[in-house]
Amino acid sequence: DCGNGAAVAGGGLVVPEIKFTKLFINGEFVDAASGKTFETRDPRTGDVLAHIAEADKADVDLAVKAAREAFEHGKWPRMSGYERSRVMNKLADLVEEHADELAALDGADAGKLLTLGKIIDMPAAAQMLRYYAGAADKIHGEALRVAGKYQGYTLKEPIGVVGVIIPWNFPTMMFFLKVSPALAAGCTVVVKPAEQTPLSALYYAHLAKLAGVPDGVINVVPGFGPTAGAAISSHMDVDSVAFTGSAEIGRTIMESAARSNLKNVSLELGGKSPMIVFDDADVDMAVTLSTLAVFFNKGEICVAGSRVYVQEGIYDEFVKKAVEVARNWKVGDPFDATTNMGPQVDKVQFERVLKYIEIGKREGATLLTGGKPTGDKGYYIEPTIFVDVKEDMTIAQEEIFGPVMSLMKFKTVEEAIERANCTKYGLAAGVVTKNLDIANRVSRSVRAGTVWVNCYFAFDPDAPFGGYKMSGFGRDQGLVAIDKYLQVKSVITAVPDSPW
Ligand code: TXE
Repeated sequence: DCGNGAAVAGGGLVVPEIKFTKLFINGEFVDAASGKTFETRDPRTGDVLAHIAEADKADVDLAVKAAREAFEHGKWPRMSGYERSRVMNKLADLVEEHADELAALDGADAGKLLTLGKIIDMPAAAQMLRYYAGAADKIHGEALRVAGKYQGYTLKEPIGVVGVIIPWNFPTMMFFLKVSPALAAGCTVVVKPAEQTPLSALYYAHLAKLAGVPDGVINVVPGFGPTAGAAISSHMDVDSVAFTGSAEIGRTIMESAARSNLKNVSLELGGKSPMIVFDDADVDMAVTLSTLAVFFNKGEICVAGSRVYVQEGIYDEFVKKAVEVARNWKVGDPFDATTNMGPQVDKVQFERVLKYIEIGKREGATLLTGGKPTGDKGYYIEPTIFVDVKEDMTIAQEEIFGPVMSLMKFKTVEEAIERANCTKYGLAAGVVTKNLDIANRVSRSVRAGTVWVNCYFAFDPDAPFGGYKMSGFGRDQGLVAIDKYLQVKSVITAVPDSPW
């Protein structure tokens, strides 16, 4: 039993109790206007977990109306930053208090490891909230130096109603990455969680109400992309959209933002991040980092280090050890504390990953280990390693979003840099070396929003996160992320009797 009303289903699977299945609009859980629902499934079995109210345009309209009303006339944008921070800190406490239950929801909905949910995702969500709560009373403009008989200053004002469209791989972190700075800025939000993983977002709506977030400030409208998502990105009364997802849909969102009211857009898209390992590295440490970089969260992470470049001197040893790690990587029920990797999120992703593995083989890469589904049901895939991968192969160019490593050999630093930059993406990169000059040179040369040196996945709320190139634009995390949710107004006042 994982506590909090979880039940053990047939086959020994722990299934959490699901309390919230309706849309959350203007502080209330409501049915969809159409009365429709959709199924969210458990990737461990493919079975239905819950029927969720399905938002469409009519519901998004109601949610935006509530968010607009709360923005124009409600107290949230008019509260002091300090008052907002107190509510946000309360919400952070509630997230921590319910961490076990929430980790179980994400575990069953997304196939994420329960243990990591408890010790990483939930504490990180609370930390994110507290980080931006700490910033809420420090948002201020500047005094301007205006020539002539004038004086000027800038005011930072909340941008207004923010549409948040997020994916399924980190249901909790995605929610708070966007919602925390938006709340600190004094905005109101309409959040569309991914159709695969709506459960925890609805729970957060409930917790936000308990914490004292006023009605209409946070609205949650689960539904599908082309309906609920598109209704947000094309809405005439949404001021800004914060999106994380595929590059393809990022483009669609920009288009509909442009065609509607030219709303502000920020996009955090896919990646094909290189992990570059130099000869002087401690091979065991490099193997640990590199396998984690691509197998963590079943490879369903935008910064997955899916292209691993290893310098020729240690290549053979590295390959041998990486294959060993992959073979020992335990795939299974994410609620079992000894599991390293759960199932892919759904049938679509499962088939997509297997399709890429087939393409890899067809295009001439050598499959060293893995490459097949595993388990008698559910969407489990073996940790997979390819060698003899060339830059122009599909598996070296496209985001697979699964536990598939492409291992490549290189000779010189120049070559490593050139090949690392050889994709349309630029989200992250890893460098493993003891040589400071090489580390610095690579850090400056790789066109990516985050570079990890002798580490990987070292996230911090204070470290801005986002993409170069087709990995998108705008930053989550860091104080700079608050700017996405603010307008800057210049106020210039005539000073006719100025003595200077
Ligand atoms: O993403 P989508 P999918 C990549 C990854 C993955 C692939 C496809 O490679 O295999 O994308 O995943 C909403 N208007 N990433 O199909 O479709 C959708 O409902 C408005 C990388 O799940 O981009 C969901 O809420 N919204 C990534 C969100 O967009 C629309 C994380 C993301 O879904 C929409 C996820 C539309 N027309 C996938 N269509 C990352 N950067 O971490 C869909 N959506």
